[in-house]
Amino acid sequence: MDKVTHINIKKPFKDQKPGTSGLRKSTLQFQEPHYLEIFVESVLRQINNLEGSTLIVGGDGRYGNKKAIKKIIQICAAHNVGKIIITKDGFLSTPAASNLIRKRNALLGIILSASHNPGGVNGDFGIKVNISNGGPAPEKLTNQIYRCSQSLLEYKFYDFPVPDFASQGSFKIKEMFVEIIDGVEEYVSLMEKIFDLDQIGDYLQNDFSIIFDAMNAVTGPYARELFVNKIGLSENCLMNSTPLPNFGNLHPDPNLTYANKLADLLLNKRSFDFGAACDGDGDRNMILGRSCFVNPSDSLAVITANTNLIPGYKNAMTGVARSMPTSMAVDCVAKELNIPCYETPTGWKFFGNLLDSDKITICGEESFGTGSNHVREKDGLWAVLFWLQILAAKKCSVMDLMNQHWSKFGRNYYSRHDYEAIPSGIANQIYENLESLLPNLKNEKFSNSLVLDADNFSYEDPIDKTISTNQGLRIILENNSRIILRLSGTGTKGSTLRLYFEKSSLSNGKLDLNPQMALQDLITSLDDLLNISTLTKMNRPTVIT
Ligand code: VG1
Ligand code: CO
Repeated sequence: MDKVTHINIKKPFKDQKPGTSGLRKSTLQFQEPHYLEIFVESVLRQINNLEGSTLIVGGDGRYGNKKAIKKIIQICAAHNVGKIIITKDGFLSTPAASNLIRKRNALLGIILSASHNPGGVNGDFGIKVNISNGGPAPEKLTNQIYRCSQSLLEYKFYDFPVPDFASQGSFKIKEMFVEIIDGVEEYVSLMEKIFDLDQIGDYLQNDFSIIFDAMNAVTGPYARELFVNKIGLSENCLMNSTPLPNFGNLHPDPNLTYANKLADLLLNKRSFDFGAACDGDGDRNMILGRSCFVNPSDSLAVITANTNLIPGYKNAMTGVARSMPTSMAVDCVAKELNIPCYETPTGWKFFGNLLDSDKITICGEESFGTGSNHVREKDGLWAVLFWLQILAAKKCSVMDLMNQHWSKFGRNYYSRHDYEAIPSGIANQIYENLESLLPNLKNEKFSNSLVLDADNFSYEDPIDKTISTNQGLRIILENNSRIILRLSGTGTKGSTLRLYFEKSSLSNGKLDLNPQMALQDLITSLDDLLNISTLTKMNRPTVIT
């Protein structure tokens, strides 16, 4: 007989601390009995007015996605949730989930994704928790969830075989309705409201060739609906467009290292005018032109400078925000537009209050994330359409657009160096070394300048006044250059050290320097200070952006 079943476990899980973007662990860890269930129970226990409410549940299709959705349905039924909206086969990109939460007045969203981390049995799995504004849970809530999970020894679920969800429809379990919808439709109709797809189509059908790489992850079906069915391009504009549980063994992180086939097509073979890729859950984007890589910080600046070309944003800009390590290229645009520019810690959750209170319209991060007030997550395909609309309106190439932008606003040379999955002891040692050196750096010479400030970034939310500390070590130089060091909060193996280098607003005719050359003195000076290459025994970072 179907019934609410209570499960007791012997030892609590102590390691369910959500990182920069949800709880992220190896797939094997998530397969451990009760691991996922205890985390979901911890989430539901923190939510007021859960009974009778609507939840959105979906994921990026990675290994374990469907099984997790079924478990969540059973747990929610036992908690008397009113309705769960899921999608065909459980595919739902993170930005599409954010949109659904908003459109369907859901109280909560549970997104099954480890984002840009590899999937499959030997990869990673994750859970993102989003609140009723459609955005990631703020720190206060994630801390409560973590605290609960640390001592939780029981959960309940409704013991009922959950039917498959391969097609649209609905079923009832206990008193709870489960509606199965097409996850693509509502997202695409939002894009049609923001962009003029006909204008984009006219440009793309006339000698402007594009290629989109879905990296065998969730954006394939969305991109097909947009580019093939709506805009009318041939299927050849898509690569890796069928979502696979292990992403075809690709690492679905759209950067020059992991999306190297696409990069080669654009940068070496010069086969297309425009190329783009999205990550596992569809919230990140990489933009490329023929022989031209667009740094994500520059992408944010270009998007901000061109909102007037997009129907959804004409004369609607209130302000802009960037995460602290993101380059200050967008600050130059904000100054010109005479709008405020906010600097937040890393992670999309910090944009939520600014968006909700209409202080900003556009926001972004250096980690291939750009977005706006249309949802409360970064949005990969939105950024791709935004770029295509600018190019269609200006009828120019990506490289022309970048050159025009730099000659108007100046160029911020910028690069991020990632040392991935290094021993945690080494990463902590490097971090602590710099942290202890910070007080002595001020007014000292560093590279070719003097240190103006050296600190550990902290942030007070302008709306709810929450203070977040330890958000990254910064060295700010008198000539406006910046060096930042952080430890990643999304990796699952060892530690990942991120170094960020920036030289601000060079407009003295040196616009076409290679960023690694332009930043070489900062890179060398930091290595001299911290011995990173010696300590990591690596002569170059794993990923350079
Ligand atoms: C990284 C990025 C950060 C981004 C986060 C989540 O975090 O640096 O900017 O918000 O991933 O992105 P970290 O702590 O590893 O640097 V995603 O696509 O996972 O939602
Ligand atoms: Co992502």
